[in-house]
Amino acid sequence: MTSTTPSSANQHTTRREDNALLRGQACFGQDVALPGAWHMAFVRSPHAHASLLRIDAQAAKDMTGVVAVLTATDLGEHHMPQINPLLPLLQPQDFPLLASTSLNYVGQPVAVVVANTRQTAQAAAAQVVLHCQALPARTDWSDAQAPTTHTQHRHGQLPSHSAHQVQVQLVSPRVTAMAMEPRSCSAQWHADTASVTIWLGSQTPSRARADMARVLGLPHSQVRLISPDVGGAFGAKASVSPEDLLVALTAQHLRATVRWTATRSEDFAAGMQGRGSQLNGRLSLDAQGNFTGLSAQLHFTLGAWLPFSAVVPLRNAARILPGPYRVAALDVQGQATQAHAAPVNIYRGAGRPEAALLMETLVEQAARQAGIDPVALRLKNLIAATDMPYTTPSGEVLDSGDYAALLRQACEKFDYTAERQQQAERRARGEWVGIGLALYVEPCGQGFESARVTLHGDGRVTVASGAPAQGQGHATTFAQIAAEALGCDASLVTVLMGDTDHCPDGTGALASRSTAIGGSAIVQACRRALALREGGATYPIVVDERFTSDEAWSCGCVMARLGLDPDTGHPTVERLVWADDAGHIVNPTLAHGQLVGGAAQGLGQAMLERLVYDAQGQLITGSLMDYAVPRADDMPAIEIISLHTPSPNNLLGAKGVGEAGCIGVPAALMNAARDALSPLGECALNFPLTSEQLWRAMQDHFEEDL
Ligand code: SMO
Repeated sequence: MTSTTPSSANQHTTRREDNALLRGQACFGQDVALPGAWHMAFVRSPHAHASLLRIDAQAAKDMTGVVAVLTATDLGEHHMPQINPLLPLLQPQDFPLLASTSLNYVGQPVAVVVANTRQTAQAAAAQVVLHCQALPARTDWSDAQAPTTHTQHRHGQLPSHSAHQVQVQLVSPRVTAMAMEPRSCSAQWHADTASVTIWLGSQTPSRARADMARVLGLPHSQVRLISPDVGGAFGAKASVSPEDLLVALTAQHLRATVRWTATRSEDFAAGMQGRGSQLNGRLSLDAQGNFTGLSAQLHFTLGAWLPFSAVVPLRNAARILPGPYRVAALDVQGQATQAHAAPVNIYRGAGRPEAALLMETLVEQAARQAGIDPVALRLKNLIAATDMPYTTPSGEVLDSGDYAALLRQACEKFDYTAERQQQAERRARGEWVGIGLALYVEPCGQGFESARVTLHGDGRVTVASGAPAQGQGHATTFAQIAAEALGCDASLVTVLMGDTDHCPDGTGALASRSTAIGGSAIVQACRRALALREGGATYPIVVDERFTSDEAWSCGCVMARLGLDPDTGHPTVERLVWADDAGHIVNPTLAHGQLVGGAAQGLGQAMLERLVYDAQGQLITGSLMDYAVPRADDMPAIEIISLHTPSPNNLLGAKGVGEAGCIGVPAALMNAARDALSPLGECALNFPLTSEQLWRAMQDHFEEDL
């Protein structure tokens, strides 16, 4: 649990969390003090697909310091929890926590080793011999494979004749969330009460507790789940993994305290990955440039097992298309299949980046083909602010927003006309430079979040939320929200999060929903507490509230200028201008930090990051030697302007802000790269936009010239 009251008077430049975080006084997974705890390591599958014939653990068991080596035979048959049924599952899902007969991805847990130190546990795990018969691995999808899930949206009749029609095929490679802190879980068995305390870095402590309780065969009341300080989550810590559940099972089995923290390599190989899709689209325009039809086929490749939110990216990508644009007719087909690979779950954006990438690439390509300026083409087709709330052809209700204003203000900040002029001059000098735009919408979750507000007799206030933080600064924001609602100073407010013993059951921190929905729950609870106080209630006044809401939709517009080195293809993001509308902003400094952080991860996906499996299903980008994340000198200055169209759907008028950078920035960079190469015609490009890929595109052109 994190419990924070401000310790510094300087609240405007630091968050109340920062004093502990910056002084090394935070409590991350490995900092949880558990004297006498044993350490766990996992024996993992070396094969992407194999039959498991026999496990030889004797050498490991004989090692000094080893407490136990446990297999599925020892721990019993346990399966992963059922997933969020947002889309229909066409394939049965019954995935074991520990493999017993079948291995289905490299890194799949096969046995648990418990020892007196982490090093001994890891060394002993390496001594366990798995006798396997390798089978052919399926690393990507094929049309022959039966889908795990599917979705579709149809509206109107696609035109049979169009003045202009453009088509694109894009691949959005798998990436890893790369939290600074790898996954971590500890469990302490209380033999006297047959109960367990679990420390898990989690975005969703309430659901994690329910998942743990089910596997342990315990009532929820016997399971306390504490999410300590968490060094980044980004979706990858939104759903429990086999490893998390096995930590708790092992503690129960041994009636002991055990702890496990993943290595960086384990997070690469077996942590939850993100993205991984092929996006095909076709956009039709009439002679005036109106969008008359959009058809899209989306294919997501999921892993060997499905985390709770596995179908969310496909669902989001399909339902968000066509983004902020009016389209007369729509036909979106989506499906997901599974591969012999690590699990894929939501990752910052979760389908929103895919929708923006496909739509915005099509829009720019259409502008080039029709000979219309891409800004003018967008202005012609954007949904008008006066049409809000607007029901999209896929049936989503956009609550509010002024997309044309975003585009106009971004153009003004970017000085679009002058930038185009300079681009023409540079091109005339033989330079390669592109300007790319992207608009996006960002749905920010629906359903409930909880808050418990306690007014103490001495004026102090305690706020407990169901939405814990993993670095976003919720304690600062939530205290500010409560203080404003109660008319008191934020220094009087203590914020509790991430402890199922002290916080109400909640949904959790995901989908950019915590301020809009979780914050509104706090406002609602504060208002009722005030009313009770005015009615003469006795202290402490304790109020539990849930706030339930329809989805609020953020939106934004990104403009990027990208230069390419003519000799090496090396891309440089020269300028990034970004107009974002997240509705009412509670704390501008924190919102800004979220935008910049999201932009860094978006830039990583666009320019650098890619997980690669070989044909045998071995991850060949399993370390930071092979997988490139953005560094400080990869980041351009980001010029951000904010619009504030309040959402009518919650008490704060707030919308999401955490995922925006991952949504708009990659699409704008893709369009900038394609614009840079547009003198060569339409170039098929994919993420990451490496020097090699860009250089090859230029080379192919010159070879054709010879
Ligand atoms: S990808 Mo987020 O944690 O909904």
